[in-house]
Amino acid sequence: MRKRKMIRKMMSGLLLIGLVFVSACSSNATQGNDQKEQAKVIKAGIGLNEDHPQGQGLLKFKEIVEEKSAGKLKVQTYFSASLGDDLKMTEALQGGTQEVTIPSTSPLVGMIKEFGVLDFPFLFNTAEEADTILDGPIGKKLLEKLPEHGLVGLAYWENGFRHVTNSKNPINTMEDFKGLKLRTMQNEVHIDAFKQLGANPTPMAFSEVFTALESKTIDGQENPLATIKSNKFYEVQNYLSLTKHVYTPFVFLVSKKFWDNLSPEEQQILKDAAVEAGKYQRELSRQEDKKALEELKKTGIKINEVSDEERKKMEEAIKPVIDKYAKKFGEELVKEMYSELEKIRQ
Ligand code: KDG
Repeated sequence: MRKRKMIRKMMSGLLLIGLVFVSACSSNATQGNDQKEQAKVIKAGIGLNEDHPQGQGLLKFKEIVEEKSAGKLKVQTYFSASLGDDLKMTEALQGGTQEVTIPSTSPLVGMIKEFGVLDFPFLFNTAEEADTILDGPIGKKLLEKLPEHGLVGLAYWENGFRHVTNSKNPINTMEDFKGLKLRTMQNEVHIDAFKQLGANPTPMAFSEVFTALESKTIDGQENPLATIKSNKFYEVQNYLSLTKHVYTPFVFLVSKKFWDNLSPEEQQILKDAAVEAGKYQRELSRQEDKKALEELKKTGIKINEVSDEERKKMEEAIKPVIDKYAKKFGEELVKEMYSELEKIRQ
């Protein structure tokens, strides 16, 4: 009798040990799975549409990150200013409620004035010149100013050379800007430059532009051809004048709050992906710039070239604006910029 009791006790003891062991294994497994399942999510928002080179570049970034991190980093993409415009999304990064955005550098000048040197009209003659400057010491110097504002800059992508559309008259000469109510980005250099050309500039967030054109609150706006096509501005504008008056870069931003919690390996994956997808995006942007012009010709908007002679006159006219902001942004940096460009053009 006593022996049977002993065996039963031992059996239930063994059973208990077995149960504890099994549950421990399964919880580790689930913990393992949870850890595997709980990928780090990167909320990435942009202002332009998915079909725009900026959107296609973001999808390329997602593909590279998820592949290189074996799914441990997941990129959720948001297009067409669905998370807000450039400034709102940049503030969300600073607050840590969003992880990635790729704004134009122009709206950031209110936060980091030195970026304003990139907004000098007629600064770059070619996209390749812009690449050399942005991927060189000057571009790097500007990125190094971001962390103190809660942002990390990983690369420069391309928004492109901007041209003017409007509903009133073709722009052939500087005089044709007279009194035109033109929307600009929230950028003091652009505002003063268009004032200097005789226009009446109005700063406005990008997602408000189409409605403002349609309701004739403004007469016109200026953007690269890919954006004029992607956002269908030709539906609410009569004239497209190829002014090529300024080049705008995008800057690939990450929230510093998020970045600082990543491992060095994860940071490297994001850095490499932003640079690699950036190369892809720039190439796409240059192809789209040509394609968009051909497609815009079929939309009925009246397109005119602006002669180099007239562009030279415009460049001359805005020189006082450049001088004014060179003092504000730093004469040293501006001198370095123009001497770098001279070197490139030799
Ligand atoms: O995210 C990019 C866009 O929101 C914006 O920069 C487009 O060039 C632009 C503009 O005119 O605001």
